[in-house]
Amino acid sequence: MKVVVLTGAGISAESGVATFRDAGGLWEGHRVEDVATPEGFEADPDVVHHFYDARRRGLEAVEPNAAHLALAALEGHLGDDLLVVTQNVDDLHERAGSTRVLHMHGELRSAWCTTCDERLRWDEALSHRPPCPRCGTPTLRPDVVWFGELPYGMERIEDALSEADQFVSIGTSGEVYPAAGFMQVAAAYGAHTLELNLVPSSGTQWLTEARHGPAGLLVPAWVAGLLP
Ligand code: BV8
Repeated sequence: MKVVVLTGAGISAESGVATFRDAGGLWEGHRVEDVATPEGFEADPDVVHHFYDARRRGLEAVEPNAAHLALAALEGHLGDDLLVVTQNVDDLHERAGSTRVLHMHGELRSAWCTTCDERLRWDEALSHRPPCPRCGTPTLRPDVVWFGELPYGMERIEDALSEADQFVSIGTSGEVYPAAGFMQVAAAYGAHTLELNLVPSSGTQWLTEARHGPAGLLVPAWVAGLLP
């Protein structure tokens, strides 16, 4: 059975990572266009670097929760038949033990040099403009996908959606494209589509089934129901 799981900020909420649109969410403190667009970075790189430096530092204070751990256990059973596509830039899936994870919106723990195009593991701040270890130019930016930029791995995602028997979206509001369109694509290919979310998302018309509640309860129960 081939399974594609799409995760959003809601799967990391119980770990203490702020979501975007919920009360006290990330976007509450900042205008999206100021901190998550190439234009915003061009206009004021300091504001953007501090926004991402704070989130990168915040990773030290959080741990994977039962939902992340359940998906890692599922990978143990399904192996290559499971792909976790995440909109999240945190590293909680990997810290839970998942290896088949595709960060379609990038990662906080990666920096991208806009001079030599090198992408490299990065755990420190960027606001002091450290030189790129490869070309020495101080042009490192957060390796995240901003609005108006092309998400990563779109071909691999489209291939996986076309072969999926099951598509499951976990902890996402379904507001941001192209991720918000994946459920419809999977449904069009005949997949069973399931939503595990605190509240109904905006893509419900393409759903076969929906279960609402905290991911930390819903995901382990769903995985337990799948395994022999
Ligand atoms: C692009 C990285 C061209 C940075 C992010 C079509 C129609 C309309 C607009 C567009 C369109 N196509 C493109 C656009 C424009 C735009 C877009 O979608 N705009 C929206 C706002 C209308 N999209 C883009 O610009 C994308 N690029 O289109 O390029 C292209 C594309 C394809 C092919 C060719 C060309 C790039 C978008 C990526 C932007 N970068 N993140 C960073 O993280 O700082 S987006 C960011 O916001 C996240 O990654 C995520 O994607 C999104 C937040 O959504 P969620 O993760 O769902 O979080 P949210 O808070 O909204 O919801 C949380 C949910 O969890 C809630 O439902 C809540 O109830 C639930 N929940 C809470 N607690 C729990 C829980 N559930 C369970 N348990 C709990 N405990």
